[in-house]
Amino acid sequence: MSYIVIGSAPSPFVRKIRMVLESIPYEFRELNIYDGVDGVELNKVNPINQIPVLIDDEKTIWDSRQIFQYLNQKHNLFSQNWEDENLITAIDGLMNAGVALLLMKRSGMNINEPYMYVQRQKDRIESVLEYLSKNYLKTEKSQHWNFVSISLISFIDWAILRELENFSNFPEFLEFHNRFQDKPIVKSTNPRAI
Ligand SMILES: N[C@@H](CCC(=O)N[C@@H](CS)C(=O)NCC(=O)O)C(=O)O
Repeated sequence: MSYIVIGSAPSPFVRKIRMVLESIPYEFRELNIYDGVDGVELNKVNPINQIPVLIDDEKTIWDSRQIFQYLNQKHNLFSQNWEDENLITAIDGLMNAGVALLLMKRSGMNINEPYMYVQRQKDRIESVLEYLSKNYLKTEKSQHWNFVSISLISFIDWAILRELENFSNFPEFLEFHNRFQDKPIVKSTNPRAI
């Protein structure tokens, strides 16, 4: 039986997993997490009510990081050291801060107001982009296709789609993205192309 991935096409956390599953069959069950009916269905498989969720027969795994570890153990996809783990944590930090800002905007809150919570998210995004620019994009590591590059590509497309960041102060992120944008799995999962 093949895997089931529960998620949505625009979600950067879900897209990471779909790119990891490039050569592995899976069924993609799309839902709208903010729709009442789909939300109830999601809650049946994940009490945290977040996507992605991976189902493998009787096992259900929550959280993109855990799902990646699970798939990597089974399929030996990419090797990772502790530096890679930190980079993935940093990129997840970008996504979490971005999701928080987006949810605030969708709740009708003005994210240009000087709320401390908002500023913390914006500062985190700025700080991580600067960190990645120096410590990842300027290094040979950023040439490779692995879970770090997959995660960053997911964030870049999603941040542009949601108008959270246009990378005008960080053109190196777009150069990095250009390096991988013609890969079939990057094209077929790009939420900006849907
Ligand atoms: N730590 C989780 C975060 C997943 C996450 O935040 N997913 C978003 C969609 S992009 C979500 O489900 N948001 C709904 C909510 O938090 O209410 C992961 O890595 O899977």
